[in-house]
Amino acid sequence: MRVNVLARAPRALVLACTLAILGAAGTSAPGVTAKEYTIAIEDMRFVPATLTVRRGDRVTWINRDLVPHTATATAKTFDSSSIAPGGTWTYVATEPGTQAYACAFHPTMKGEVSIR
Ligand SMILES: [Cu+2]
Repeated sequence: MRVNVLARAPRALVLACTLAILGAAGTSAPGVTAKEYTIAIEDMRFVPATLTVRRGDRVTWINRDLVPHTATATAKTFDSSSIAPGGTWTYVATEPGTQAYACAFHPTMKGEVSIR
């Protein structure tokens, strides 16, 4: 009985560690540490309007305006939905290519995230 418990515990631990490693590796290119990027939304603009990142990087939009905005990809690859004033939204870059996006509430607000 005691032997069974001891034999099973390490196996469960190894499985948990393996899953954690696989999960982490799946989000970024091998040997490359994921980076964090910030895009401010201020004065009805995305700043910077264009940004180049690598797969697995995290891009956070921060709404510094007094009205809600969204970051909605034209190809629907990502959509923040409404970001309240003072709020943030983070996207983990997964789809390679240039992703054009706009604010769903203010279509003249446009930006681009290029994912390599
Ligand atoms: Cu807007």
